[in-house]
Amino acid sequence: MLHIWGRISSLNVRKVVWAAQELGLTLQRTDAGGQFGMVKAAGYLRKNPNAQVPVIEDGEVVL
Ligand SMILES: N[C@@H](CCC(=O)N[C@@H](CS)C(=O)NCC(=O)O)C(=O)O
Repeated sequence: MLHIWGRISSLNVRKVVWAAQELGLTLQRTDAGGQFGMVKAAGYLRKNPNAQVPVIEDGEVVL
């Protein structure tokens, strides 16, 4: 299952969610960025050192 990190108010997050839904993929999304913060936390920076959303996790693969 894909895990998408990012607030749905972000157009870049919406593009990823939209594409995943069109492909019929099961996904879980966690709000991050903007008012939700989290992007500067050490755990998030390990996923994306640019401190931006979205991040897509698919098992061991982090994009
Ligand atoms: N080129 C990047 C751009 C990502 C980007 O600009 N994300 C913005 C939101 S659309 C962001 O993370 N802003 C900081 C925040 O939301 O906290 C990508 O497509 O992933």
